[in-house]
Amino acid sequence: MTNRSVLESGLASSAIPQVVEEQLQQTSFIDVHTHLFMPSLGKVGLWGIDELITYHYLEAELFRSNDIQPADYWKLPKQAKADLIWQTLFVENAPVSEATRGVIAVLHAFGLPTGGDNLREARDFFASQNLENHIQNVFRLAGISEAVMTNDPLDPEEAPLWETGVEAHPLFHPVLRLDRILNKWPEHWQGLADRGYRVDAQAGGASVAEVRRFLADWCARMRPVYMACSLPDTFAYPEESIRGKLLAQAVLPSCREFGVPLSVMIGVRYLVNPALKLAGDALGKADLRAVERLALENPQNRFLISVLSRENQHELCVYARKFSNLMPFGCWWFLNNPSIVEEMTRERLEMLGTSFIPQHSDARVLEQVIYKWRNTRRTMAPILTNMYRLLAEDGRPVTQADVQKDITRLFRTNFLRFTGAASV
Ligand code: RAT
Ligand code: ZN
Repeated sequence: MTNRSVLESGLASSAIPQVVEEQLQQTSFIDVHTHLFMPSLGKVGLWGIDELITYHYLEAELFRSNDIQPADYWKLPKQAKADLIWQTLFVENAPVSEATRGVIAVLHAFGLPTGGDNLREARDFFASQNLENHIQNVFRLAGISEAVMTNDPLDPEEAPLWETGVEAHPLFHPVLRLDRILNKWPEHWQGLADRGYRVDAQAGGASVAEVRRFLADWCARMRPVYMACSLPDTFAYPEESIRGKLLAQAVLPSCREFGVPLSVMIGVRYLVNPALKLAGDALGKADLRAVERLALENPQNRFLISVLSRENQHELCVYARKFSNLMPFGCWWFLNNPSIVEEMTRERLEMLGTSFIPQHSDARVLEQVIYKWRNTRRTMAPILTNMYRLLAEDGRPVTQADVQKDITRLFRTNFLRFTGAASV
């Protein structure tokens, strides 16, 4: 078949960009990892202009352009913090970084001024919103049908709400987050003991069985779509440690029992600058042999996986080719910049076809999903266009149905199939 007749029986090469663009716009994505919360979890859900501007990504940037010391910054009330960041990063400097540009995109989406010298109008606008309607409007503007939360069963604010019974919300899926149990057992075992679980500081005796009972109780209470943990760059598996023991003997068997994947997010160097608090973490290259062993030794478990170091991305693709119980997802945190997203996504498509989840938002503030998903669509469009052009040139006509199916698979079905979650 000649090149010409190939293109005639599928989309013309010149039509591919528009079809890709349209399908990206028309498909509602599932946001598979956020730090957003359904309204019944009350003030653990952040939204509005002051939260947007005091996002920890922007706090880290503040200290590069303003001489204020972190200790003095933390003493300020929320609005004064936001005013300082606005003045420094948006008025005195052009907001060109990814995180600052995101705030601009959100303001613009709501028709609010993007270049003003104060935040008055934006504050009035957000204060006048009804939260439930606002969530629906934000999800519509972001092009997402639902968001996956991060729910910590040992969070002192959040846990009591679950324990007394919270109203589920069709737009939010729960996730059982295990960082305190797996990474900070010495500080948190007492929290389990206080709730009647027979655990001890060394995770000895009945601890493993009791952690399983704890996880079973929380699975019943929360119905999580997966369990999750962030892990340091030094993460090893198997490992002679409390984390290694609880992971192998409690968490992985519980995931199997309840049929949920475990999300492992590897590569954080926690609090390299403690003065910056939430903004104080960095990253390190991990040894992904730990992932190899996890996947190999636990074939009945499924792992959603994101690694924080750019240098680990290629290896992760190779491991995903070896183990179908690994589902790479997202361009996490410091990777979520168009240049790196582009590189990673091309690499993943080349090595894994459409069998991965390209992105999650990691939004901590509701309205961030607007800019984060807008950026994802903008970065994806030329990547997919190029991919289909190559395919057509190599002899396989590409149809609109192909494009629709692939985008749906990448941004919805891979997640739903892998987790077994029911979509709205
Ligand atoms: O991206 C972030 O906001 C980080 O601070 C972390 O929350 C990370 O995404 C995580 O889930 O641990
Ligand atoms: Zn996160």
